[in-house]
Amino acid sequence: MEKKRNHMPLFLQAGLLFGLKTYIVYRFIFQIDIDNLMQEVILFINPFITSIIFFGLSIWLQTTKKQLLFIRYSALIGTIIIYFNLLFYRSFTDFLTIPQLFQTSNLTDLSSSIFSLIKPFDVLLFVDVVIIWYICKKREAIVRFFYGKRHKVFALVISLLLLSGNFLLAEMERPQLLSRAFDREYLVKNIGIFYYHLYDVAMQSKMRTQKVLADDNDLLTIKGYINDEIRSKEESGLFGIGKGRNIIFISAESIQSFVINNEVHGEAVTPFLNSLVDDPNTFYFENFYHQTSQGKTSDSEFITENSLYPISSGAVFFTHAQNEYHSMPEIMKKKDYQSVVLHANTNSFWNRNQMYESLEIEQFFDKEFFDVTEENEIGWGLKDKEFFTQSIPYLRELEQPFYAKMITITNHFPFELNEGDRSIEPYDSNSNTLNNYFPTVRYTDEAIEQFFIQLKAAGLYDNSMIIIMGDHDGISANHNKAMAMYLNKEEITPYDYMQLQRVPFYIHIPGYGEGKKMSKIAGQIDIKPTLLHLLGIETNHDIYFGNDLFHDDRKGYIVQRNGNFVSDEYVYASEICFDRETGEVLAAESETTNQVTPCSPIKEKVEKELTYSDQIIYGDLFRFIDFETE
Ligand code: GP9
Ligand code: MN
Repeated sequence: MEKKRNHMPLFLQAGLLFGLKTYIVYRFIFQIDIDNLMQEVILFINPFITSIIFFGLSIWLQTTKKQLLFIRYSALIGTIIIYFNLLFYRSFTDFLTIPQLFQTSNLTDLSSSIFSLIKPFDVLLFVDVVIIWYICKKREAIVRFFYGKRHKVFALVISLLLLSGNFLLAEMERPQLLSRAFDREYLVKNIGIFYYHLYDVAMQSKMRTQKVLADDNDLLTIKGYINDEIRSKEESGLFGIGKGRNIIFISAESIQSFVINNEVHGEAVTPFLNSLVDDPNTFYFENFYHQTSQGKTSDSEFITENSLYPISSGAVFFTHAQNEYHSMPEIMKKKDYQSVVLHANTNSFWNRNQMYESLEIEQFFDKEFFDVTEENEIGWGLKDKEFFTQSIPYLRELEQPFYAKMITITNHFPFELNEGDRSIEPYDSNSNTLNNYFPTVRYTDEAIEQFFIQLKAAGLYDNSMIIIMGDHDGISANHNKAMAMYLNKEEITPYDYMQLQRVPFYIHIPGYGEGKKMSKIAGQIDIKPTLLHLLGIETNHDIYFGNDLFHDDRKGYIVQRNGNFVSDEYVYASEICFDRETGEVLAAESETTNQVTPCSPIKEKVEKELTYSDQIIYGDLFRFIDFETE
């Protein structure tokens, strides 16, 4: 490979040095959570693979001089990139993104504090660069490198193999890592900081192109459609009954409706939520569907706050956090409501820190605000009971009226719970996921019950409306067999599966007294108009795809992101059209694709609605509207 002496190729030396440095930075300087051995392995191999591949590119350059220049400057620039991320991380516990670079507020924050972020030992970060420069200099004088075609092809094949190996492991560790893009820390942990930046650049350019091509003409059609097909013509009878009350919105992780008024080993799964169903101060919606896609909790938040659909691949919280929105918090703000979120997870998860700014959520009480210890956390973090307890002081300090969203976490896959926190025994089936689901659901049920008591003690109960919503399903189709056993069915058909997408939704209005069970179909898309109307805020010029749930004049169907839907009369799932009442198949898959079936008219509307919502998001169309003057 080299003409004079048999040195280890320089790109390999540089790659090993730079890789080692990067690993040390990932492992010991960024506080990246490592949950298992696989993550540890990926975190270790990725820096070496990345830097050897990158420095290896030098062999394609013709002269030794150019090769050495490439290696030197790559080491320097690579280190600067890591260092900028490190400074940013010290300030925000997050990694840089392209939009952030252009977000002046972030950078002003950073530049004012930059000196406090620089630490003396940071110079150590450049040690490998100095060594690499030194070796390059020394070698330049004595060695000539020449790489033949065979070497180049060999290097290319090895690089591609290593790269695929890394991505394969990452995909095994976190399925759909790239398409779901749920957290920058996960991306960096699995594919490394450099590929993360490349990925970010690619994503951002794709978004930008779609945005550039959009114009406000698209909006006319959309507005017309909403006025004709969706918006209820007059206010509901309950308009304004909650005027001035605080809204305390509990987003209950992974709770599905099938647990409500159901049992395991003869014991009620959710005694408290069951009691609320019959409570005279509560409206309980028994046919309420989640409408989330890959963005899971973040999608449920997106739909709730905007009454728009999430996107079909990836998380809109991640991909379109810089858009203009006309969110519920923004609208409430004009009526002097302060909007906050409480959730004991890192603020970058689901890109909440950025998206919340666009949604005009004024404060995010994230993990930093909670005292999380080894004893009080399980699974994904702070236990729900602790979370609610520690939230009360923050709620008390808020200026009223407020809208506070509380996001629980204990009932998250894989549904772990300590013995001591377990009030009911797991179910008994071939699915541990389903088995363990019941005790954690019960735990959250108890946490909510306790929270109601705490709210009363804090004097926050009487003047609030308390909303409880399951964010999305917790038991996926992988557990259909066990689920069929639990529900005493032979199998879970697409019809049953659709019905399993129901999540509980409660509107609890202390002192109201005329609550009842609501049976008409409803979904997360309806929350924004419903809550705003309860507060007495009209939405005549807003753009949204849901209806006030206290209105009879509604569009009459609930759409899922994949095009499935439930209407008053039909269920459309896996391209089969079912009778909603009986579950009978009205048109099989082969018929629904090319024939007119009872589901066709709604299917057409569903497709239109999803397209319009996508157009709004991809084209960032709300930037063309001044909702104030509409
Ligand atoms: C994480 C929480 C759970 O902060 O919202 O996320 P999920 O996996 O349910 O989307
Ligand atoms: Mn969730």
